[in-house]
Amino acid sequence: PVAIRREDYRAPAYWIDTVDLTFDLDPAKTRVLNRMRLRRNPDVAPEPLRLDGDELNLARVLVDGQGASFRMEADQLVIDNLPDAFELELFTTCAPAKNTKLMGLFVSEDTFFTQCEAEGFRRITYFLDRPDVMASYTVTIRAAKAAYPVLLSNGNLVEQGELPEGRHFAKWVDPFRKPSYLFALVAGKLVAREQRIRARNGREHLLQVYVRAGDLDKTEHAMASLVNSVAWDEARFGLPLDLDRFMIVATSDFNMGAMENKGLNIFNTKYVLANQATATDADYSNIESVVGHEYFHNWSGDRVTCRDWFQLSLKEGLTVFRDQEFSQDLCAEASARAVKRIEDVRVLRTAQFPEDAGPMAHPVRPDSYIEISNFYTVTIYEKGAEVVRMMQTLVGREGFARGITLYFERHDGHAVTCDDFAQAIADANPDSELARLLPQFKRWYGQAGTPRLAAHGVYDAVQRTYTLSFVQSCPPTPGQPFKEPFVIPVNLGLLGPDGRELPLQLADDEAPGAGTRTLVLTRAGEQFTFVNVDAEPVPSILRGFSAPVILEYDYSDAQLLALLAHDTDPFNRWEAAQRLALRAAIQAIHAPVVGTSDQPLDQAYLDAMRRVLRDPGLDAAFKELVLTLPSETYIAEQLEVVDPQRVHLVREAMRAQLAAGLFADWEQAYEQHRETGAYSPDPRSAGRRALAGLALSYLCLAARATGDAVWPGKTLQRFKDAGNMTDRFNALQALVSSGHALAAQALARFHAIFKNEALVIDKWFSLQAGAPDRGGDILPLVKQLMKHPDFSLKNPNRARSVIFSYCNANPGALHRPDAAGYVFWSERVIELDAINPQVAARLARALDRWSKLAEPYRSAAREAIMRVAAKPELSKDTHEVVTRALA
Ligand code: B3K
Ligand code: ZN
Repeated sequence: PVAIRREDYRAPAYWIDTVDLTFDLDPAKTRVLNRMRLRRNPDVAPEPLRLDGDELNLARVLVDGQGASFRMEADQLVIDNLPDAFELELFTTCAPAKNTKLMGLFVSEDTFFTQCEAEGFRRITYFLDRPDVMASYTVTIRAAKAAYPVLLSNGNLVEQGELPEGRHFAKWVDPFRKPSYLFALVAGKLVAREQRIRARNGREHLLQVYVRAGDLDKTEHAMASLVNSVAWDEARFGLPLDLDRFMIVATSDFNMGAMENKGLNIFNTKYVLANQATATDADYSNIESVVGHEYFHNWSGDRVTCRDWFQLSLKEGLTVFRDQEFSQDLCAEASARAVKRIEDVRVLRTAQFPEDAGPMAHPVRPDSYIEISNFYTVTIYEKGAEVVRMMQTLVGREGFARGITLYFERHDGHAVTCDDFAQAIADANPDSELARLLPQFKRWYGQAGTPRLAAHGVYDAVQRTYTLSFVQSCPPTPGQPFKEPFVIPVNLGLLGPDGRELPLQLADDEAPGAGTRTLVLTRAGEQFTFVNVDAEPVPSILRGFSAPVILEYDYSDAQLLALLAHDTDPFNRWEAAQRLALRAAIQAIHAPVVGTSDQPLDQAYLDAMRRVLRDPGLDAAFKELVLTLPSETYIAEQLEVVDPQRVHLVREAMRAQLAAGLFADWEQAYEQHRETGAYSPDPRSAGRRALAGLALSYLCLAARATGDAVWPGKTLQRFKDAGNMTDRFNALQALVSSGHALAAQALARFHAIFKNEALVIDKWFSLQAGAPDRGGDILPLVKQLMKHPDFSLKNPNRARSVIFSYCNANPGALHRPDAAGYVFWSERVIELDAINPQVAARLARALDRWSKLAEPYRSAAREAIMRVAAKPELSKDTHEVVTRALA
């Protein structure tokens, strides 16, 4: 496999103006007639036309109606001696029923779906399958009417009718030009929830959510989220819906979450279907985010798209930022917004920071790839969103909205670059720090790795000054041994000895400013001196996590406790508790021996947690976040050398301590929060359920240690009586994760109740495969689960629910001294690779951080990766991941 490099970008030699597709759908053999108008790109030296194709059978090639000579070069169809403008007609067939890769045209539960991003369109017809080639599409779909009553594609339905032999057709015209990756087709037995809305600007739209017949009662929340999305984009950014009809369709076989095809978004059922009996609060909140995300792509992605795939974060980073802001703006209370921010940062730090420190590290705008599907990463998405967020911090919320307006004015209808985006935001704010620092700021796009920011504060009681110094550095990443300093916006506050916020006045300020202030760091080292500071302050640095960096500050425990108790910034309050827990964990991990009876947490920490739990002024959702320990993955990231079993034991010991030490407080928290009234997924009631759920899991854990049967019994009762999936699942989880004997009974009952609800059965599998390991019991269980009649390797959701829950989300169970976890992993990667390379390559990344492992894990993990790498005929996807891991 060859690497594609960003610096090799060249404009296409031909443009495609119109595409007229006719599909004769048949699961075994679908016929595709493709009539296109092409013309030579006058800005490029003449060359043959090279069209991409993949697993197609080519039957006919006509140029201007005449048979033309062509040749095949690898997967490309090459035609020489073409006129400057011409019509090209191609006739191909493909086999959707055999398409287990789920890229291109495939069949899921007797319904046809497409997935074209990034390079799936070439599996439907030969094409210039690159995002800078934008064309107008007309699509005619023909199929058997009884089996495929609903026929959908992008844009507007202009004609439909009957055909001989029980077949029918529908013709769709997309009024917008688009790249091929946004093409979509759906055909099958589906029903729709419909809603008509009138936008702020007066235009009427039809919104539709298509699902299988039995699922209509689970579409209310997705529809509400879509209605909210349309209103929000118009209100916040002045971006209206540009189509008469906007459709969402759900499928249960999908490689990822959802896809923003113009006017016809295709979703994994996981991000559409919800009712209170089957979906948890987390599901509701994910649906809101993903529906928003795909809808927001209608502008940031579809109206303005990427010039090439290296610019992927242009649309993904921006759209994640937009969906994060959307969810925050939907929160009625400021505290709920803060909770959302903490959750987003937690994802960034547990998933993106390790990526940035591992073999797959790449810049937000990568320089090369072998398989682009491997670069739909947390770096492109979540770190990309942080880069956009920093721009907003540097130009202000109003200024950012102006920048967005300018961006769409300038680039509407075009395929552009990350540079174009940053330039528009800066140009709309010529006096901003962003405009002043733009070239340096753009290092965030080009340099990989998570910067470290070491801060140090010195108080001078005589001068009444407080000096904060910062030193930034960024570790080497593959291909990038040295880094230049980044522009780092640091939101800062200072707390006085009484915990009150101090006014902030730098030496050359005329008057003190209040509250938070943004310091903009640009050099490897710099200092800020605050004047008129009456007593030694506690610095609250990086409020709201204003930059994606690792902040190092040598806080004393007392200072962290002060921040936890008093900071006005909820993010840093939470962060203080995380730091305290992390510190305790690391100390215990470094102790000479680690045992189950360890007590890593000190009394001060437990007391502080008790105060948080009992504080009537704090939200339940926030308490739940504070009382949740850093994950094993996050703890491991802080260590040079990782013994995963030690990390697991220490964290389990900490959990046991929190359970026993705060027993009475958990009882009280549970009683106080267990009733949330009629089910509503709003943040406040979801927060109450989350805290009650956490309390229950600690109560069951404590019971396990003491042999008490009361709380497990109550938990089982709760499980049986629960009026919604969140409470039910939390109770089940409490029993399973405490390893209580009642868990088996509850699991069996859960399966019986929900045996016909695929998404709930996914939860059932995932909970078991992800449960805390006790003496190596999880791997045998996982193998057993794979033999369950409900298990299937071909369905990505199901494969993920068992295999990924074990390999990617259960480090204590995967990293076994006998290496059996790694052997299992390598076998599954190889097995999945033959079915679905994209899913396999995601799984392949589970051992990314192998080189940090202590022996014997390190060598055993490496050997497992080598076994995968040695397999002949590996997909490009998996090949790239394992080769990078071993490099
Ligand atoms: N743009 C799609 C992701 C496509 C992934 C292709 N392997 C979903 C999204 O980010 O909205
Ligand atoms: Zn996206």
